Order: sequence, then structure tokens, then C-alpha cells
Amino acid sequence: MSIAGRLTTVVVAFLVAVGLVLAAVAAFLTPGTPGGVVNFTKAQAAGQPVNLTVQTVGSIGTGLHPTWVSYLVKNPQGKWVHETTWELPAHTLVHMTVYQYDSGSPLRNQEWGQVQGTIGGTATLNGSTYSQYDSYTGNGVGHTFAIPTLDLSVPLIGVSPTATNVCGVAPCHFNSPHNIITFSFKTPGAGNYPWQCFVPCGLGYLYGNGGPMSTQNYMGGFLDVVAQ
Ligand SMILES: [Cu+2]
Repeated sequence: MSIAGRLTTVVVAFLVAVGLVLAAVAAFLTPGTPGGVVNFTKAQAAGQPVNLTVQTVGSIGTGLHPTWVSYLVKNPQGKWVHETTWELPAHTLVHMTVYQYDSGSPLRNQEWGQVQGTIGGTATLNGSTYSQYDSYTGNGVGHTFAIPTLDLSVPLIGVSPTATNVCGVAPCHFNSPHNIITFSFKTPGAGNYPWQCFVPCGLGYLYGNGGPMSTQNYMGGFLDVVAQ
């Protein structure tokens, strides 16, 4: 092969290698389905409360990061989807139900055990009202659902990690151990409001705050509140 031919081969091979590295980096930086929004503005008559049902799972089981903890939401058609941006009508009551399938632990910050910013300042755990949860009792707290701009925060109580039928792959179903947490809040005016979990549940990441804790569609998302 001529010098020019060899040079061309080396250059092409180098460019292919660079392309593969860039593609891998891009895939790593864009997890989940970008731009996915679940629309709850038409799920009920105007002005009527929105029923928002989510689940928290110990591992999503599929996609780029199958081992990561995650939230899922039930769309208005009743299907569980891996999207954490939810479009909601402004100034509307939201009745939220969380099916919590993950285990828990004592909280690093006991403040996260407080229920804040919900209607009445309370939530229910399997039917019993609570306004604070002592994470040193029971199976501790697995995650929180928090909307910092609304000062809303609700501790999501963990299930036993030693149960035999702990959920493996999401979406999880009722035959796996779970806690049912409910609470209500009112959406503010139109705007984009981030929500997130504050329990450092990103196992294997620095202080537990990397990975799923800082990636859209896992432990955080947005309330996309729109005027009706
Ligand atoms: Cu979490």
C-alpha cells in the first residue's frame, strides 16, 4: 500500500475511534427519553382535582442505567411510564398517591422526616395520617418527594429489604412489598417547578448524590404548570 493509502487508512480508523468515543459520551450524558412530558391537563374536567399516581423503585431494571433507583408515573391512559416531567393545570388540587417499593434507612438529616407543604401539613401511610416520620423506626425512609419552590416535602417510608418478593424490574406490582403514601397539594400559577428526592439514594456515587440523584427521569423532574 502506498504511503498515502496507509495514511488514509490510519486517519479513517482514528476518526471512527473518535466518533465511537463521542457517541458513548453523548449516550452517557443524555439518559432517559429527552423531552418526554406526561400531560395531565386533559385527564379531568377543567377545575377538577388531578389524580397523580407515581411509584418509587429500587432499580428501574431497563434502559441505560438498569440498576438506578427511579420514579415512574402512571399516565392518564393508566400505563406506567419512565417520565418525570408532568404537565399540570395551574391553581388546581393534586391528589398524589405514591407506591413506594424501595427499602429505606435512617435519614442523614431528620428534617427530611417532616411532612411539609401539603394540604393540612399531613400525608397518609397505608391509611394512617402522619406529619413526621422517625426514620430510626421501622424500615426507615427510602426517598422524599419534594418541590423546593413550594416548600413541599414528604418522606416516603421504606419496605423491608429482607422480604423474599422485593420488586426486581419496574414497573412494580402489588404482589411486591410496598407502602402507599398519599397527600394533596395545590399547583401554583403557570411555571416550571423542579421536584426531586433529597435522600442521597444514588448508591455508588459521591455522597450518594450523583447518578440517579442528578439525572432527569430518575430521582427528579419538573412540574410543567400551565394556565387553564
Ligand atoms: Cu431517592
